[in-house]
Amino acid sequence: MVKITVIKTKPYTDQKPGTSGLRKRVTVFQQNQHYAENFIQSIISTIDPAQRQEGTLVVGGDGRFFMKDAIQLIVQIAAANGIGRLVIGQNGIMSTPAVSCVIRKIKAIGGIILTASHNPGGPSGDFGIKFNISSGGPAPEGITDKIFQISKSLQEYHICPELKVDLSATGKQIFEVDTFKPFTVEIVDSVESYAEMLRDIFDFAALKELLSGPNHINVRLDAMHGVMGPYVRKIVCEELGSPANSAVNCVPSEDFGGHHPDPNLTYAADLVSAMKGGEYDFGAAFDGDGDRNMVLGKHGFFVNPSDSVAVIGANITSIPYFQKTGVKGLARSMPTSGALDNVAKALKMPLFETPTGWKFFGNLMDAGKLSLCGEESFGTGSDHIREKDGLWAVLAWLSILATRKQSVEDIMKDHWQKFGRNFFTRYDYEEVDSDAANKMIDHLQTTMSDKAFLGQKFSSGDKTYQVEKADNFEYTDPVDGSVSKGQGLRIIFSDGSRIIFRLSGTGSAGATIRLYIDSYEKDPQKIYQDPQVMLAPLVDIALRISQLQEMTGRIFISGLNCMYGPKSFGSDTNFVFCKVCCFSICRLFFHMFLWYTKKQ
Ligand code: VG1
Ligand code: CO
Repeated sequence: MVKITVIKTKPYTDQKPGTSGLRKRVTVFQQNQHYAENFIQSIISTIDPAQRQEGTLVVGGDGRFFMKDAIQLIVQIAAANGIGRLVIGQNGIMSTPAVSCVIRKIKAIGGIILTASHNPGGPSGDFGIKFNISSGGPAPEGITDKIFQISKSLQEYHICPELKVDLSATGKQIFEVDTFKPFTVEIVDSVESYAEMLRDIFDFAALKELLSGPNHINVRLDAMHGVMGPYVRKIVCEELGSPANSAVNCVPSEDFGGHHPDPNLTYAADLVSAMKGGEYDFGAAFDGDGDRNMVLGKHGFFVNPSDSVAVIGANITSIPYFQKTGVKGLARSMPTSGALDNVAKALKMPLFETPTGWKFFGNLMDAGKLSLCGEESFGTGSDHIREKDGLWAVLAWLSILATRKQSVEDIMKDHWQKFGRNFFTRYDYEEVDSDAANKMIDHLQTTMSDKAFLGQKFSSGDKTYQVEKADNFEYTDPVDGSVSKGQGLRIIFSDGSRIIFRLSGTGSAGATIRLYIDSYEKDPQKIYQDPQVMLAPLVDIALRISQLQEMTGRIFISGLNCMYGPKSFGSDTNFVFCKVCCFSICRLFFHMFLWYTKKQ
């Protein structure tokens, strides 16, 4: 009989879940007494005690440092709180989309995911804990608020300290726990259920032909030492017949081999250079927990994530799943470019614009209003589960390649010809002093709310933009009517171009300011231009209006701050990088000159 112990604790004030769970440095979890225990207890406390005994929670993570410790704590605290059963991925490994899939399949009451996604791992990296609900999706704000409230006043937690489970072998382990019904822990194969789901969504025979038939294409998939290794090997290599060496970095490691498991052009630089060689027709990388994806074409042609979801939308009949379910609607997060809107218009589909973070798509999907959605941050997915899904996105692209028999680049270019192109970029300013970041946002909001701001014209180079709308994005959920305020400052100009500022909700130190720029061009002469050049005037205007550099002390360097990496656009942007930098430096000298002449 396993005993339950009640441990006295003190509440923490900083356990507010962000865009996607609670993310902190590993040292925060390790060095603060009961830090992880408190948060796990706060999550479980939101589950109705009447549901617990018959209920199952799914548990899995991306393999990062501290994950196994956290899983043992979850086992001990779940047992002591009367949860009936846990289903855990073997060795703790389960990708975020696979957890969502398993929750839905076994009708669990929810799941706990141990990941800080694309943030670096290891003893000095980040750790994270996320709660998903019975739909398989991230807990909505109502529940994350509740978790936070509980955590702020938690005085004790319940735990079975002697209970230890073996995570390495699949099978059931049953424990007799004081006062409760027997507690079951089931260790399952991390890949099987997820693979079975994909077989139902895609035409595996066609994909097999594409990857290993007589006229097969060559692919290179980079799991970046994250959770995706076993999934890629099993599904793409073993099942679809791609050669074993087409999948790289496939052994999950606690510190992701010392790298950022972040699928962009900077951190997946090895993939980019392998693609440049021309040997591969299609390349992709995933983040630590397997929900993000980056798609590259031959010679490293970069597909912007905002475009990726639009291309999938425009070619959606290549995917058998949608032939069965039909396409109910499309959605993107607010900062994501409007490329998907153009597809929605052409297909006469409803288009929803939600705040950043996958949790906002769930209600629309549950209500049968949404089939396909995406975010600019390398997230793409559909209503097959309630999380974004990296490998799903890759198989979606491969399905399109199989149907259209064209290269990634040709598909993208055809798309721009047909729908026009949304030039889009995002700049990140990480670890900015929190006060300075908040002051900047306050200042910008004040500027924007001035009546004279509407209609005001801003020029840079030979471009002039007139403000048509300026607000702090607010979202009313069309299903449950809940309102989410303060989701990002938007300045929309009369030609539809947008400048967006928001503070990140996933950083673990200081504040991260994100600046997004979106500008639509339908002139076929202009659609192949370099986005950095096309967007430079809007960047300049954004920096001027926000006073970002002055208020945060950060100098804008295009290549350094661009989230997609310095060479984001298929073409060699080093030249542009220099042009934009030179521009900033010249301005600095000019101001120094003015200051000097004034002083004389
Ligand atoms: C970021 C992205 C957002 C994404 C979130 C979680 O959030 O911008 O689009 O949904 O990360 O992704 P924020 O608040 O830092 O901008 V994942 O793959 O890190 O779970
Ligand atoms: Co992720």
